[in-house]
Amino acid sequence: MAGNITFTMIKPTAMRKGYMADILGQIAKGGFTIKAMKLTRLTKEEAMRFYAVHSERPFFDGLTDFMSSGPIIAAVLEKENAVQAYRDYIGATNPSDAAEGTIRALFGTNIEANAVHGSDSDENAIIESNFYFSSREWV
Ligand code: FUP
Repeated sequence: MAGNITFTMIKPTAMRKGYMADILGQIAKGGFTIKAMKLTRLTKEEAMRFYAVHSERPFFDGLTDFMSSGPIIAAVLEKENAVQAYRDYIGATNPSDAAEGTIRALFGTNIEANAVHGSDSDENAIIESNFYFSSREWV
């Protein structure tokens, strides 16, 4: 059975461009409830730990430099079938391929600075939520 929790981040470029409130509004409009949220910043080491599954990929160094380059929003979201619902709602990884009206199409800059992260499985949604929050804050 699909879970009802997913995890998102608003990435540094979207924060620098002043899209934080618009993206949070779009998340609410999509019927996602914010269970926990913080404005924070990753060190390079933390970004490397968060994206460890991509450590062999050619974009890993650039991605982790980027994700540690400025403030981000981290949030736990709740909705029925949250992981798939949110991936559909944010659109394809590359904003230029993302369907019209999706968060990445509206607010993304390029494949790296694609506005938001969304978990890819129920298991990772829990791992990623625990990376930022104590279970008291979102369970
Ligand atoms: P997604 O699940 O849509 O976030 O996409 P992936 O898991 O494939 O990629 C994780 C992150 O790596 C993306 F958010 C952006 C970054 N990335 C790049 O910077 N370059 C690439 O070619 C592919 C992904």
